[in-house]
Amino acid sequence: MTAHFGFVAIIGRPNVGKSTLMNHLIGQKISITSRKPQTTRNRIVGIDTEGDYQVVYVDTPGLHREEKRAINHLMNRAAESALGDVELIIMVVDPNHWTDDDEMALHRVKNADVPVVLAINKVDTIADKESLLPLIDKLSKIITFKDIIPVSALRGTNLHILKQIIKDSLPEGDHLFPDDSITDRSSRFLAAEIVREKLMRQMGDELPYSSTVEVEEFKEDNGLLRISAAILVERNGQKKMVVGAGGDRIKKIGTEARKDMEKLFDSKVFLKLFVKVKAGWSDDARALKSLGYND
Ligand code: GDP
Ligand code: K
Ligand code: MG
Repeated sequence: MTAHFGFVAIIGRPNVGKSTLMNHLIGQKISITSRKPQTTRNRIVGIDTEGDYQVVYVDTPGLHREEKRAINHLMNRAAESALGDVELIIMVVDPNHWTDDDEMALHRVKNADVPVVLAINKVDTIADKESLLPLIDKLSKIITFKDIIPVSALRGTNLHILKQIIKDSLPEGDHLFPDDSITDRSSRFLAAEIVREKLMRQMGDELPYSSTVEVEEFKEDNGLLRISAAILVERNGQKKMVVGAGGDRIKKIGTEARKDMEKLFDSKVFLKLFVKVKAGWSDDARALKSLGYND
């Protein structure tokens, strides 16, 4: 019985499926996902222990070019700092779209001096697997990948193969976290993230990504978790949209969030949601820091 331990970074441009992949690798929903780019704002750590092997996945905000706003700048820094001290990088791509942001992620990874596995995700959307070959060919000329695996993070296709490769990459070493932990993030943080996910999914493009969520109360009360959270938006009009006609929308967001929380915390949850207008916060790095986006 020898303990094995290591960090594995999941890298790629926004929306290729990094967070979905991490959640399925650890078998728990730790990192929120949505169709919107920039759903993941900070580095999220997911921990998976199987017998003697403990792997810590680092899910990153997607690397992207725009640094115009303070929030973008902070997200890029969070993504970069994941590249030190990892045993393996999983570079995730979506074979349906190749963009400048993929190109940038690829070159960042190339310079990292760590073995890279290419995970070609969303293969459930590809009818003709041979159509992947030109992409594989092109990328293999830039990086010598340790392995190239077509996967579907959503359906679980080939994830057992990926898991075995990850396991084999872990050197001997003591586990850094207790064997039953799934993340280094606080329950408060996870609760806020769950609300943010439902908000992003419910609002579609109506709400800019600058809205955020702050958990104001999180306490256990006789086998019940009492959580209250504020949704922070920039304008009054946005507040109206989040609340919806007759409070319909916020009710829906609350119901969906509560279900996920009950699964994650394995407890009954009483969730109270409200909306606050906080003008201009996304342009202000100091405001971000005070909200915990300080990576
Ligand atoms: P991230 O920004 O790279 O973390 O990407 P997300 O994990 O948030 O996923 C972005 C979108 O792609 C979401 O709508 C996911 O449901 C979807 N997605 C992720 N993996 C797959 C997959 O294997 N197949 C399909 N069809 N969609 C996927
Ligand atoms: K996303
Ligand atoms: Mg993500």
